[in-house]
Amino acid sequence: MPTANFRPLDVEAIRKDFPIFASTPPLAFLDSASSTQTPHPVVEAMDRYYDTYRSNIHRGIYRISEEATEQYERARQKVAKLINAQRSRQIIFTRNTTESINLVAYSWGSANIREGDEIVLTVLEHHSNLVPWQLLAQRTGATLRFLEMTDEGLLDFTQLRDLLTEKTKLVALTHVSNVLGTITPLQSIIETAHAAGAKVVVDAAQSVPHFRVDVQQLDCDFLAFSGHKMCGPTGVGVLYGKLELLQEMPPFLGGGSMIRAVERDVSTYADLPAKFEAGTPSIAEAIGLGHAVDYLTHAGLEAIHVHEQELLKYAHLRLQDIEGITLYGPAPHQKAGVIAFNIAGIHPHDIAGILDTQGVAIRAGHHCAQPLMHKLGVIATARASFYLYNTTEDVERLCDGLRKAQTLMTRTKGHEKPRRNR
Ligand code: 7TS
Repeated sequence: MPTANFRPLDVEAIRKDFPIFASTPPLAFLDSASSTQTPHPVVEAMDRYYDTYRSNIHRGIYRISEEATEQYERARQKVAKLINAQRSRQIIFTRNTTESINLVAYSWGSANIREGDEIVLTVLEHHSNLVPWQLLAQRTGATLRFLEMTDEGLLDFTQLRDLLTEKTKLVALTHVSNVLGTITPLQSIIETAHAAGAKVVVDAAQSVPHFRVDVQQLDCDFLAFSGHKMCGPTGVGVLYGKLELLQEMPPFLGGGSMIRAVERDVSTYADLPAKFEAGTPSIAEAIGLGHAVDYLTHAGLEAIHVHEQELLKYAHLRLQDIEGITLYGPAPHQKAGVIAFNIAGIHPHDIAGILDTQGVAIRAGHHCAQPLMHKLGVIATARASFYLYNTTEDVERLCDGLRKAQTLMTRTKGHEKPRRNR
């Protein structure tokens, strides 16, 4: 149910902010779950930094460096406000979701996880929220346990209480699956995990860009996401953490900017957030991310979510008409704007390749979620994903392209060489 001051998206106006859609015929970009397009105001903000006040931050006693510092810190405040963090020093700028999760695994993990402890993950996880925990488990002798999913692609919440024991120190899970679009019932999982004495890390790479996420309401301990999946530039990501946890954690990377005082043999460390931002950060990118937050906030995260839900329902209906198609994941109302599918007799890479010739960009492969692929019993799928700039016409072009792929592949059957899986 939309809130009182709800304003639907003006998709036509939004598309004008993205120069990439100016070509004819326009690109049907259906791969925003990988990385989104960038609106002009974000590029402009970064250009302004490079053209008028480019300098390093937190050190220069001259005007342009002070300006750069102010803009960088303003971006941190915007990100804090976006996810309703209490204080902006709870926002650590990293390179991406992957680095944010690795930071927690190395810093919090090394200080808190011991042999015999258990870390609970889910079968939906992107490799970014799996491999860092495997490495931690190998370093410490901890064990990984997994929450499975139902045949509908929903997490099997009934198993959770059995999985959580006094040995469980951490639950790390995605908010939205990048393959199935499944929205996980975070609030109840976090409450249950906390009741069992475990901390919770949320991989919000596919949620923060698409709907309102409130870290205080969720009460998660850590939350990670990437700028490039939310209309921001590549090279900047975010780690949010509870203040007392971040304060207790040892540094992740050592070097300049993260110290208070350095002796030959020992150092003391800077306060948050500098303690976790060693070296010169991605200054232009953080400033760009701040402007991406402005852009999304101005469009309205609620409106973005409603728009994606409409596209998702429309796409489900239209795709179901395609012969031999298998759609993976739960019903549209239980998921975000991602649709994974396969078409009988056509490799997903061939589907993506043929769609590309029609100006339609989708992703094909294992989507960095191989355990989930194994669970689904496939090696790969095709995947279309939506964002604020997509239209029903993009969905039509996807469906037309898929029918073309079927015709082409039926014609070439019998002439093809066996292909390797990429
Ligand atoms: N977690 C989830 C849920 C993701 O979808 C991704 C990237 C990551 C973590 C890693 O993000 P990064 O910015 O650190 O790379 N997902 C995808 C995808 O679905 N296709 O390409 C990248």
